[in-house]
Amino acid sequence: MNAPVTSPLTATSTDRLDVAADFPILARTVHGRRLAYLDNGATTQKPEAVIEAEARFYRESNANIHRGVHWLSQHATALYDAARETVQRFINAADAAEIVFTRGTTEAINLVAQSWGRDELRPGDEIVLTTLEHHSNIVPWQLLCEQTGAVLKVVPVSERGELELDAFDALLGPRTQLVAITHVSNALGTVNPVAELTAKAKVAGAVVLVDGAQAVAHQKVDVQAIGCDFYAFSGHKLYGPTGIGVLYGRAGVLAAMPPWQGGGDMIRTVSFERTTYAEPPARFEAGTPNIAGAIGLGAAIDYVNAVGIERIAAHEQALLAHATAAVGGIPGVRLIGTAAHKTGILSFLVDGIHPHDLGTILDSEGVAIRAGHHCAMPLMTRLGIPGTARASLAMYNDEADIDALVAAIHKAQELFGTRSRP
Ligand code: C6P
Repeated sequence: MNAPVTSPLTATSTDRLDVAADFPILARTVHGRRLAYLDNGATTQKPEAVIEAEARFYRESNANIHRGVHWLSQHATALYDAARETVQRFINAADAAEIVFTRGTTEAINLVAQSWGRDELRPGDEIVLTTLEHHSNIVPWQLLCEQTGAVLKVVPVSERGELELDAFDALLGPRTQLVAITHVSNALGTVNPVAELTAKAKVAGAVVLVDGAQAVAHQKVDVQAIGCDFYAFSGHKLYGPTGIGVLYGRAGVLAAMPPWQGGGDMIRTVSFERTTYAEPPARFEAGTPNIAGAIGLGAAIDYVNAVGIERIAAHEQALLAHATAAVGGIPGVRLIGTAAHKTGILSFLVDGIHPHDLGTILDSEGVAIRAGHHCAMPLMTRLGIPGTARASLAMYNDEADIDALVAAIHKAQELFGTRSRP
């Protein structure tokens, strides 16, 4: 038996957002079928407003930033700076200078590991991670441990995919320098109590980084309320372009960090004898940044704000409840990850069908999901499985997408001869 479902099946009809028409790609067919795009954890589709904002920048405003005395360069700089302020307001950072543009979550975490970490850590210092982490929030710390002699400590998770909070408390100690935790598990959808965990880490004197890659598009994020020092996310999972992301860093922490990469725009003065560096965020944005990407991300946030993040969250919660009941109720299906607090991620296994085979059959029915370890191999090892099939929701998904998913799972069971008839 799967975990009981708490929300009524009909909840989705009242929370329908009707935004699909804003996303041109959703009108296309795949293998002659209506596209049911349920791989939003990997990347979200883009509304016309974002596509148009990037195109308009190249058509009307393109120039390099911070360099030109000419009007177009100053105009492009103003657009880039405005995007930074849009991000600042979206996550309630205290100051726009706390927003560093990066290529994505991965680069943001590597920046912290190499800039903050190499200076701060000594042999025997401890970095606390959790079993839920994506490889992007594991491997940069392993590299840092090799460089500094620091060691990793890992918070275990329960069978349902929830952190063992007592173990977290026990792992914190005088040697804990950093706690790096995901806000939402990409593989299971578990929402971690990041404010509570941050408060405890602060008592232990640790710096806290939160990986928000799977959170920002699905619930209100307020970095000051969380109290973390760093918060990382990717634009492309927030209806924005690929190749742009954000590192939020608390002003006092960023100010004390050395540069990570050297080049144009991150300096104050350069001579062969001595170079001095710009203040954050410029100190961490060496070279020409992804200007169009930042503007596209700003447009994505404007779009999300216009729909309303609370409405998006409510819609996705209702659809998750519907999907959990519909998919979890299929004989032979086992749900993986049944935490009390989840976002719209449904991981599951179907008896007798490898997730990759399932993913291929679903694709032939126009249903796009992800299959595999989801870049969370230690979590899969903990759960004793090689991977899962994962359907991940976004604001434009509806019951028709879940119906298509259920029908395609039935089809796969028929093909494999594993479908049990009522
Ligand atoms: N997860 C998924 O299908 P980048 O690649 O830098 O945009 O994001 C990396 C990343 C970091 N943390 C979490 C929690 C993530 O989910 C991801 C990306 C995708 O789940 C691709 S593996």
